[in-house]
Amino acid sequence: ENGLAGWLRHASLSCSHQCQSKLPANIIALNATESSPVYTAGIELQQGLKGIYGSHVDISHDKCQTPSAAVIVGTLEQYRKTCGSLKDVPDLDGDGFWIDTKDTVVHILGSNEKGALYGAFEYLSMLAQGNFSEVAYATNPVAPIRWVNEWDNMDGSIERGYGGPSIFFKDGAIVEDLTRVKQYARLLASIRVNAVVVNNVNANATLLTTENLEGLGRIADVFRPYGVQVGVSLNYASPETFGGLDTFDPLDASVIKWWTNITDQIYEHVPDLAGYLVKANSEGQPGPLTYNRTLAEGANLFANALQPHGGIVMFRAFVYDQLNETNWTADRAKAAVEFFKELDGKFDENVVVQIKYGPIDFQVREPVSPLFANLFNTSTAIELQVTQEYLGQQSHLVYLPPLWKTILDFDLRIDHKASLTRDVYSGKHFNRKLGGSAAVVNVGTNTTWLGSHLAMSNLYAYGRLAWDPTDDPKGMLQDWIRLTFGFDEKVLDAITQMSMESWPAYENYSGNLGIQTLTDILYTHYGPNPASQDDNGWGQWTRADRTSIGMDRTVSNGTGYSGQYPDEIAAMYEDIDTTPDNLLLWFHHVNYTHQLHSGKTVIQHFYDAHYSGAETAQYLLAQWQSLKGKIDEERYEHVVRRLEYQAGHSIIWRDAINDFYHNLSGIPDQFKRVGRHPWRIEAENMSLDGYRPYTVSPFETASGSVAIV
Ligand code: BDP
Repeated sequence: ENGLAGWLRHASLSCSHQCQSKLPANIIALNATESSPVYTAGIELQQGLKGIYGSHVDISHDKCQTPSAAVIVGTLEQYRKTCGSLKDVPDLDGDGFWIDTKDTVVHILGSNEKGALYGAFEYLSMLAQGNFSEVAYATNPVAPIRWVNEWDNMDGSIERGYGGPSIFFKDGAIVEDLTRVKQYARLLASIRVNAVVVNNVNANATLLTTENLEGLGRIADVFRPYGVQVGVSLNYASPETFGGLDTFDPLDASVIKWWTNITDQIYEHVPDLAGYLVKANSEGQPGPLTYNRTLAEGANLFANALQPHGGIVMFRAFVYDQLNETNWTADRAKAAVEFFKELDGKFDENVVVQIKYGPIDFQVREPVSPLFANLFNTSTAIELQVTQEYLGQQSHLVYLPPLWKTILDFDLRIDHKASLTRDVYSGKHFNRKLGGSAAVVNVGTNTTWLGSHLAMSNLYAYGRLAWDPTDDPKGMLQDWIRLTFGFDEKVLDAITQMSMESWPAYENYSGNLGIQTLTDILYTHYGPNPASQDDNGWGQWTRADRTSIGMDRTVSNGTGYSGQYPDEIAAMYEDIDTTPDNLLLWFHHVNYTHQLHSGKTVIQHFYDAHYSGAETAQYLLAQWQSLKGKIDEERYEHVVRRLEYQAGHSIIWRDAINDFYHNLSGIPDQFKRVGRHPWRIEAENMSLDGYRPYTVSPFETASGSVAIV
């Protein structure tokens, strides 16, 4: 149990008589072409049934037999052609499917091949959870775009990757052995993800060499049988830096020709390429603004090249230039709307603007990006991050769906009407065909994929939410637990409780009340460094001084950000009394003694939350330890090590943040804990051969300012 199979373990049920009777005698997969998802579905069913029941079941392809018990998988069309008509199948759309287990013959029928494969995984997921109930239902995706973005570099490193080096690239080329890519394809298909962008948004044009395009073709060949299309990130300056032109101006004829050519070449190697992902004029990346062209003109360049091939451009809205911290009306949170609002309607039909869930950058809590409420004639997708860049980087357990839900379920009140974020990006609200989700995932060669066994619940749930954003975080989690660790009630209860408590705990011991995560901003995005939040050129500021804290983003007094929301929401955030406590410091600059709705002062809330969060982190470890003997040794020990670390690091967090603001404000903790550092072993009180104490900076990261080296 090294984690490689993820939630697709299809572990033996050690089946009783009753469950054996549910074993189909035959698998009929209605496509004999080996690269087809329906063929794959047959193989997956065979392997899954073997794992679950311990029995071999034959597969046939060419005829529609219905012996006493069989499972038939195919598209509706294939079924009608081979087996005749079928009653009672509701309309299917997108990659939807119908599953009916009520008969002796189990029917799994997709609106297309992908849908059929998804249905096969759904059936196996039921069985693997010991669920033999008789069901008949159809399910359709909420949106066509259900992508993952890998941030893999050509040299094999991964930007913000915490699960080892790349499964795709090494030393500037595509790896020879794509076994891990195939295993990843299975995982993605089983959660209905339909495209993967394989290289970093900070893209390297050397992906476009002939040799690498061939390699890309090999990657696509591996993903294709699983219904997962490949996409690539592009570097905007490629015509100049890689193509030898003297410009990359998107309106220049030679540049247009260059991209058209390259696009045609890519499609020769990957005829079903999903499209491009583009990070332009963002964080030092080149883009159309260099030539005074608009971002829409910049995006449409690719849209035109892709259009004949049916590809789409995911154009990222992560563009900002508010880097000067002395100007108090500068606000990076406003950037996306400022850059993109006026371009609404100017993007070609096959362009989708990909928007991070919040206006800054994957923080522990953010309000929804107001850009979703400012684009009426532009297709959009939401960008989530399974990679826990600011959220403990897979060394801390943080189950993310409860955080994502605060965004997906938020009602933006566009035109004073119900307009949930999830209905906006899916295309439903504005009646747009394209839309959906992308998640930064960053799996690596580590057998745990993400660096931690428990982090995989986030990837699993991402796929489920991309299909149906109304899915319940706890329900999805429990499916994942049963598939990953079996059905022991104690295991189920403990991991459920740990996971559901994990995001609130992390928020408690990192950044509270909407102040951002308070990690090191300068580079690592890891560990406490509140001082870096007001001394950086990244536009992530807390505006903390001796008496007060928070970014005033009101229209009346601050940066004006709150005015970017539709009226009702703008009014709510403009007014300190109607701003929820958990976003108070996002929108308002207040004294540390300001009283929250809860009755506490801001500073006392900080102190208390940090104690409470760190305490929960100790409890996460204890809960896991109560499962010893109920979980295989290998995964048990791996998780213990992570949780022990988290328990310790949460105390560092607690004391660092509390000491920092205690020092800054001079306001004592009502309960006199701050400064005393309970539960810590002080380095300066220990003696250990070969180590010596040294004074740390920033002071708050070690109690007594002393650590050992
Ligand atoms: C930031 C990451 C950086 C990414 C950037 C992006 O720190 O590594 O390149 O986002 O999303 O969160 O483009």
